[in-house]
Amino acid sequence: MTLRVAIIGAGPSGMAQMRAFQSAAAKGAEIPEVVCFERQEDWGGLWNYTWRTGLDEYGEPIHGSMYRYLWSNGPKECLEFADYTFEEHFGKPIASYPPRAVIWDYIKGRVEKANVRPWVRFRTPVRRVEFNDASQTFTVTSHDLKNDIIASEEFDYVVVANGHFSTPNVPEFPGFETFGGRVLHAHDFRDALEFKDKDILIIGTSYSAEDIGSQCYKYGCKSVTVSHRTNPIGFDWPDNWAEVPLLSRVEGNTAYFKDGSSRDVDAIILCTGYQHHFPFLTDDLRLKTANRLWPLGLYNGVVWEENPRLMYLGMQDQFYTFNMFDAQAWYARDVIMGRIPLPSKDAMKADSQAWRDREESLKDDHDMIWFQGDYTAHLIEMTDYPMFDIEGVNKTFEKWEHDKAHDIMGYRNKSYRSLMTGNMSPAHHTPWLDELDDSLEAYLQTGLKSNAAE
Ligand code: FAD
Ligand code: NA7
Repeated sequence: MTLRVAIIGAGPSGMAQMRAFQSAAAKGAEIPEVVCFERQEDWGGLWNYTWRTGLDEYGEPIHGSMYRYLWSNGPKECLEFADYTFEEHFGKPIASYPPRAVIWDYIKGRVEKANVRPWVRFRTPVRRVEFNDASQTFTVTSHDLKNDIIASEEFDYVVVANGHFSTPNVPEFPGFETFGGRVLHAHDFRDALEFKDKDILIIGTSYSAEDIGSQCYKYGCKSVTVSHRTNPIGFDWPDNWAEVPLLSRVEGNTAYFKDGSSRDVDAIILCTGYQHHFPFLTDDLRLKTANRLWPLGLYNGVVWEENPRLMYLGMQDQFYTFNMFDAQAWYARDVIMGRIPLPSKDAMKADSQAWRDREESLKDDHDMIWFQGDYTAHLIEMTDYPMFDIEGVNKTFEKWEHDKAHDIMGYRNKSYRSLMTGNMSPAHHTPWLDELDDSLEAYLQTGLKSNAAE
């Protein structure tokens, strides 16, 4: 009997899983029946932008955490698929830091070519996954929102690919309930123009803090104050930026910080990260972890050790993204198809612990990049996913970090060489700080744009 595989989520990870199965089929293998459940109207996960926040028209939580004017925060050369290059998709080399719409177009291009869209049930969130010991199958209950039908069916394997940058971590600080301005989490941030001419306070020091602050600066906010719990970011920020210790309380519109200093602010944006959130999984199947490079419980970062018929994709904190999801998806496919045998539970746990021990010894971003590169290479070595120059990607990440530290508002003007084609990417026609239009059309046009020349 044909195996049945459920994939939860049609973001980059779920799309990678579909492409992995389709690629095996294209090489003549008999593949399982694949059903991908997707809560949104379209695929692409976070890259599928929505203006909505809160709940959608069906009362579902909004998945999207991406905002208008979001440009890739790392070089596209580090996330490029090994089996489908940017150059193949766009028919020419393009610059290194594309805006969201360009990335979305690219990731859709590969799965459109693979013709796997019929495998996806859009607008169908998974509500519950339970494992039945007797039948060794999962009962997956999903809600077809358009027809308003809740139904259950059996699957032999489940691949959890619902992402982990969607359910916000929202701390509270004294005085929020009487603050005179808006308090929001990065998950609900959409349009930087809302904060034009405003004094904004950002809590947190990671990617969201740095990029949302930069967006607001670019689109004309009056000042940016970034409050840290552990360490300041430490870049050479523009003059209207300040880095301050952790917020201790708010009174009216005045924010007070741990060192006793204070500032008047119009809005507070909590860039305080996200939670791994799996409300549809029973406790025995549920990964519980913080955002880190090696969550425990997943053999090879993918297989749920307590029940190896369950897989998780993309649950790690991420330097590597799309090509790491590919490495995971190809590996998951080959485990499911019986091409890769699994060792005993104890051996899986011991192997994971060894990775975790190494993760705990990492000192800085350099170590973390090479760690995730080694992990990605380790997976690819076990499958027929095309091996690529991982060392080259690691070094490109290092250049990116250097370029950011050197010029935080200018790093997106840099270009890097594709590790897949060997071609150097061209410089973009307009510096990032001057380019207010984030559309695909504006990005792909050649020659200097008129608004940059003004
Ligand atoms: P997601 O993209 O989150 O997709 C998960 C999918 O699962 C969604 O489509 C969702 O609707 C669906 N889903 C969720 N729950 C259910 C359910 N119960 N039933 C059915 N479907 C469900 N990465 C980069 O490489 N470069 C960047 O520049 C970059 N910028 C980022 C900026 C922001 C603001 C954020 C939040 C993340 C960014 N990332 C970036 C990282 C991002 O995590 C990955 O690029 C990628 O989107 C992860 O893919 P995923 O498929 O694992 O998860
Ligand atoms: P991250 O990378 O998980 O970072 C979360 C940040 O929030 C980090 O600086 C934390 O500080 C800070 N944080 C968390 N809780 C608190 C509280 N209670 N008080 C103060 N500060 C806090 O999330 P991001 O949203 O930046 O990035 C996630 C993804 O989105 C990433 O992949 C990007 O590509 C886009 P800490 O250092 O722990 O003190």
